[in-house]
Amino acid sequence: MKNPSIYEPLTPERLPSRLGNLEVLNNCLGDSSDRWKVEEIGDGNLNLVFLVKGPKGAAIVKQALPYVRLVGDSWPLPLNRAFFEYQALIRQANRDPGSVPEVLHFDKDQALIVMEFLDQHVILRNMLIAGTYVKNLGTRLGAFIARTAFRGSDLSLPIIERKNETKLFLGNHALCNITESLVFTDPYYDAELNSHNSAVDGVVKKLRQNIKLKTEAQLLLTKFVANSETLLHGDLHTGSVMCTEDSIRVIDPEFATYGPMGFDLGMMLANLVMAYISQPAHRKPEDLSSYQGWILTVMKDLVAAFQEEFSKLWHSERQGVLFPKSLFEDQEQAASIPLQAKQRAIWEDALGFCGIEMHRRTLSLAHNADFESIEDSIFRGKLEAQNLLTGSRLILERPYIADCNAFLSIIQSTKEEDQ
Ligand code: SR1
Ligand code: MG
Repeated sequence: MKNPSIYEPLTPERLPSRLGNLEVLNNCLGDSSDRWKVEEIGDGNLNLVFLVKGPKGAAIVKQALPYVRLVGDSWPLPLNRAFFEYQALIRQANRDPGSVPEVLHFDKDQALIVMEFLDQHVILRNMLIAGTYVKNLGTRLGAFIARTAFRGSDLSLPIIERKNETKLFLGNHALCNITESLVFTDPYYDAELNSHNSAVDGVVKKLRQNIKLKTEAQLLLTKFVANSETLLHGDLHTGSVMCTEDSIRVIDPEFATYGPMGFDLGMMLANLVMAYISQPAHRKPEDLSSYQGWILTVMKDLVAAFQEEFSKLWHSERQGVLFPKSLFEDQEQAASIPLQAKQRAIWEDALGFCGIEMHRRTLSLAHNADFESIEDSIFRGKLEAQNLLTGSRLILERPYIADCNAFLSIIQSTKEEDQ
């Protein structure tokens, strides 16, 4: 009999005997583990993901590997990221009920989470490449980002709880360090793990020579490492969202950490912008403008829902140490004035993080399928160049991009010949 406290990666063959005694799985799948069907379905960069089906139902078993799956065992990575993912999922479920899959079981020693199987749900990035519409996408994502940002921060939590929360999630430093290097730094020099399409060599050379841009990227990194403002999802891209045409769930918060409020907002917008820019390669000409138009509407709805929900929480749930009522409402002064200033600061940061994420997904490790799936490398290069230039504009011009309309007009108007 194996010692259950010694970590061992699962395989589809061994999973039924290893987890066959778990009551929660038996309840969900039906109690004869020899009749379970197991498939390894993980296509992410880090973990094993198993779909387990039984006579009664199905569940997902996600297990961390002790290394980065994408690269192999030459890049070790702590198993405790499963613990942080579990902790983040519980908080997200509390702060925005219905937004994440339900956790059925967590095993710290085996670094595994058993969770609800999201039947019929597909990774949002694949839906955007396929041209599928999702009802209320922007509104739902905007509300999720606002609720988790507000309710994990000093605007809402008692001060000691917030400090303990920050302390807990600072333990996820290995994953944070991936973001610090791969996202904020590697795109801006010839780092070892980088790769890019040679069709964008010229654009990349100019980008890496732009000292103002690199300075701004480092200022944004400073915010990421030093502004422990709220609990972030930490990796909120379109591969971290699963949908049907009318249901939306956020998954995979293993990069959860305390960081600046604009981070998740900027990451999600970046991935929608990349979906938008890559559309000419994925749509028939007659469908292009309507689908691109829909993605623009999703971004508009997302920003509006974020602002609306954040504002609602500001007026109804502001009970932490920041912006206390004693300074505003109690003095008969409108709390909407500091709210506007706070929202402006979040917006400006989000624009910067958006530009950074657009750069890293074409230059550093872990590119995204929106561009990678385009076979014609010259055509792909044109779109990637547009993406890189748009990202630079968002980073450099962010103090002057007043609102979502100004942001969307930059997305729509920046072309390769602008450089
Ligand atoms: C080595 S991990 C590379 C990327 O995969 C994850 O999904 C994160 O986006 C990370 O930056
Ligand atoms: Mg992930």
